[in-house]
Amino acid sequence: MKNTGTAILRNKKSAADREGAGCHAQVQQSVDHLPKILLVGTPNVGKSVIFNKLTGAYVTVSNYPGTTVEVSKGRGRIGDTVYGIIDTPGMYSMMPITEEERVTRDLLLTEDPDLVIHVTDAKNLERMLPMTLQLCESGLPVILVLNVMDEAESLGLEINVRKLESLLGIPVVPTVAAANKGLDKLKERIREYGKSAA
Ligand SMILES: Nc1nc2c(ncn2[C@@H]2O[C@H](COP(=O)(O)OP(=O)(O)OP(=O)(O)O)[C@@H](O)[C@H]2O)c(=O)[nH]1
Ligand SMILES: [Mg+2]
Repeated sequence: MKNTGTAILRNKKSAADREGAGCHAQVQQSVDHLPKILLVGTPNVGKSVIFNKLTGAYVTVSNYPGTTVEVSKGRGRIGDTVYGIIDTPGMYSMMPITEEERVTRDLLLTEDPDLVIHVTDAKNLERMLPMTLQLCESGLPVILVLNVMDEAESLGLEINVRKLESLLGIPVVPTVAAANKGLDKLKERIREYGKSAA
């Protein structure tokens, strides 16, 4: 993807610096009109690693309006489609307690995502599945990612992915995001989802 100026460069400055940068509205716009993917899940499960793999270099980070919570947005081409991809703050439940959780709940409600990727830590899958169900019950189109499969496997855990898919009725993708494993499969499932929604 070609860089069209300063608007969609990865921005590592502090939030305060960025607010003064003047390119913010442009970045926002460049993501807003695109089909949208939201990455959600509890803290520390690999959402941002997956976000970085899906978006590459064209990312902006900004405070969610009225909060000090940072939200990253970027563009990513998957198949023939360029998506706007949003990395949300960690959330334990759709019933928010912390400011971070409120921001993620608001993003889910207001961004009208074309796809929600629920990223989980495969070691703690049982604790994380209730949120998958909450997301599905909210009528959101969900793909479940079982990340950190390397650690799950070294603990001797075996997950029957096909059975989980048929029980939940949604795509389930095992990944080791930090080692770049399973990301191609995830992109393939995103492409299939896009086609079935068209
Ligand atoms: N072993 C292992 N570590 C991983 C994997 N994916 C991510 N990590 C590591 O897990 C840690 C957390 O990753 P992040 O991407 O920051 O997690 P996050 O879900 O964005 O966390 P919050 O933003 O705090 O909600 C990092 O140290 C990653 O390198 C994986 O598949 N296996
Ligand atoms: Mg993160």
